[in-house]
Amino acid sequence: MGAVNFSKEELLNMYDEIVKARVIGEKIVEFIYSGRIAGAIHPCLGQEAVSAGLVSAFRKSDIKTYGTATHRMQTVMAYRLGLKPFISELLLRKGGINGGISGEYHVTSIEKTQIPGTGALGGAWGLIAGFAWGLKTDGRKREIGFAPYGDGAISSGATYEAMNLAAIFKLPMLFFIENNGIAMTTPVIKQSPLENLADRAAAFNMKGVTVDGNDPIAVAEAVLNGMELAANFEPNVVEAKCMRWEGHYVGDDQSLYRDVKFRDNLDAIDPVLAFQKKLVDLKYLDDAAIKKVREAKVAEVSEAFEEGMTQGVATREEVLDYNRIYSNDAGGEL
Ligand SMILES: Cc1ncc(C[n+]2csc(CCOP(=O)(O)OP(=O)(O)O)c2C)c(N)n1
Repeated sequence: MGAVNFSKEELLNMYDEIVKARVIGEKIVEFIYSGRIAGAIHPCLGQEAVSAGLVSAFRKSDIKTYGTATHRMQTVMAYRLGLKPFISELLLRKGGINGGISGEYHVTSIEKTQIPGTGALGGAWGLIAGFAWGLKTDGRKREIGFAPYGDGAISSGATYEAMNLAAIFKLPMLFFIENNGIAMTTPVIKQSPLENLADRAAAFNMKGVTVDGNDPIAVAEAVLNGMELAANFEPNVVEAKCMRWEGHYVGDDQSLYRDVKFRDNLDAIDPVLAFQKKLVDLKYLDDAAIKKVREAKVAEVSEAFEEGMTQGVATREEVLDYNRIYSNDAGGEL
């Protein structure tokens, strides 16, 4: 496939997504610091181009992409599940796609291609390898498994078993590494001797590419190429290098374990501003359009959060309803 052409409309959609990701990140921080919600939610601030690139690739391709999401890919889950059903689920409210009992980690809807992740990191790649194996056995065409993880999660040994199985059985599967340079408090250089984590693909005789995760076009292009290979039963790895701006979760004081000097000039590394400038240079955006998109996304995301907060939470009986938790209903049939 190689170089991918994106139309003006597609680039403007990509801009919508990157701004939406920024606003979702800001809302999560705002809601936690104001005490409106509790919990360790992991903000995507600084990593918006990764999600915008992924969503743009999924939207552009005819390949059906079943997958999980990392705990910073709220915008990808919102794309798959719908903004309101996803945000309500994140808020653990009844209007959520799983009635508010899954939360964002375990949110599931096979119909909408969302596979549940696992709270214990490492397992999901194996889970998706199994899923992709099922797709292949079923004779599905142009349907793949999408397996994303962070730089820390792939240090779990189970991920190598998944890569090996995918390579041996030629599974329709794309491994995606969202490398934000740090896992909780551990910098990536203390986890891996490799400069590029996608190089691990070589050990399994797979292709692996590393792209600038601050550039949504580069991410979308690499993912579209990777999806195409996967659909042709060539499992492969795409790595997007980005930067985590906040602590691990909202409220985590990262100055205790890393130099936060980079925060003095976030504009210099801001993926939203960089992409915005690109579109302004192309004359696809001007100040008025920038303002309009920002206002529209703030309104859309705020409405989803506010509406979610008006909904009740699941009752004790609903949460403990074993028939539901252990049912075969995963939100639609394959
Ligand atoms: C098996 C396991 N060990 C530890 C944790 C605790 N934990 C949650 S997120 C996280 C860091 C993950 O880092 P990374 O995969 O790089 O993703 P990031 O948070 O940087 O986006 C850890 C250690 C866990 N959930 N599962």
